[in-house]
Amino acid sequence: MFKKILIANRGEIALRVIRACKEMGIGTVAVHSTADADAMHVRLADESVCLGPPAAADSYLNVPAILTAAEITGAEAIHPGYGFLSENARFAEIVTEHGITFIGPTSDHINMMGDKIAAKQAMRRLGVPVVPGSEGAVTSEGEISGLAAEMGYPVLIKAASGGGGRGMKVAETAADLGEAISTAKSEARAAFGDDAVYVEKYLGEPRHIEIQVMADSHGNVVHLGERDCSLQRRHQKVLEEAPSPALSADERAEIGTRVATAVRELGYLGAGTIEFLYENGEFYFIEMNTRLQVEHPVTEAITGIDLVQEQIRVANGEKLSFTQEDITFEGHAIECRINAEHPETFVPSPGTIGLYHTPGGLGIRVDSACYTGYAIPPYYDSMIAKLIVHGKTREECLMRLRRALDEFVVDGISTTIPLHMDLLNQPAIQTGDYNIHWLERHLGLK
Ligand code: MV4
Repeated sequence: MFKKILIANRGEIALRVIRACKEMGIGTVAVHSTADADAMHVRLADESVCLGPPAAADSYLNVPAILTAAEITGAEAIHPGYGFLSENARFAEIVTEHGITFIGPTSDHINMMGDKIAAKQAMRRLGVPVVPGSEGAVTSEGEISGLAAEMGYPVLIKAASGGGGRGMKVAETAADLGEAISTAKSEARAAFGDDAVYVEKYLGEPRHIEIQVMADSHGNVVHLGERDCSLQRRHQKVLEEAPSPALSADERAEIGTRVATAVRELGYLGAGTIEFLYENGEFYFIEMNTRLQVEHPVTEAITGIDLVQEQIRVANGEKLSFTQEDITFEGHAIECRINAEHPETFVPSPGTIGLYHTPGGLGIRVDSACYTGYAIPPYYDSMIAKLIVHGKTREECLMRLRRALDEFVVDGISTTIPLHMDLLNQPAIQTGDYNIHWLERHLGLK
């Protein structure tokens, strides 16, 4: 096993990885910007290295500085967490070229899934259901008007280099097609330096359901069920749950098996998430994420599996510590993302936390790097804590979540805790009858 791992991240996810390492007897190296000198991940790691000034480009995205930190501390592996360099294929490649293990898939797999057209083609070839649409990139209106007429309007133009909701344009009718393509192309060129676009049937009222997979280098691939991530605002997830209120055990097993088989065919390594839109009982692949995700704890809660420890084991060439048959889904879990933002306007609210007190008791997990007196720097994203609640049933989970939110104290700044309290009072949340549009409609955004 590795003796020392460098964590190329900050905040709660850096703590999450440090905790996994400690439980495995692995030494830890934190890296940080000057703004994070007092951060919890720096305190909890065995060693720390300052990378540079606050701006992410100079610190958490500073590849030469991170490699230097790994070299001077003798770290044998780098865990990228999520965000920052976690889906940067070139970073994974450079790390590997330096004889350091990148805890994640190969740069080729990161590259493939970063190209949304290539990802969709691969999944379709491997028997995963995809959204109806063009086979590959489209360039002209003429090329796709026939296709669009066949599948019916509205259609969606998506950027090949997009993802996460960036670079999409809806064409409601044939008359909108030309403009949707040219706008999507110029936006994609400006945002990604790549104007390749493809077209899909626009699904009107889907849920966003994603399947967690884990793969080792011995050909073993398992699925760990789904997470329902439909509750989002401007492509930022707000609350995630597992299992999805919309799926039956048979549907779960069916899509899970299909996905695990495809991922095995790909020769993929490590943790991955296959994102689907789900509408009228059908799954439609949209994207694959090649990183550990923010919402991984809801899967951990219902399976009892430590996904980060498993990532480290398979990166070290070991076999997965469990088989598909070993995995059972127990109860229900919900994660609330707590952001340092005004709960109604969502304006960021960095500043110094007064009293910080987290809920506890059976079925409660708080992943956070905050503490009383912590000054939240304004340079990074606003998520300051994840509250993950587990219960025997969804009803118990919801009652426990209300109790936990009530106990949570974050003085001195605005947080989205009141938003989560409000959501718990909504009939659609209580019944699970929501889709990707519900939250923005509830907030009056559309
Ligand atoms: C779609 C769609 C409807 N039809 N594709 C947005 C993020 C990106 N990952 C894919 N997205 C969508 N793709 C088709 N063919 C609707 C969305 C979408 C969405 C998806 C998941 C979660 C939230 C969303 C919010 C708006 C739009």
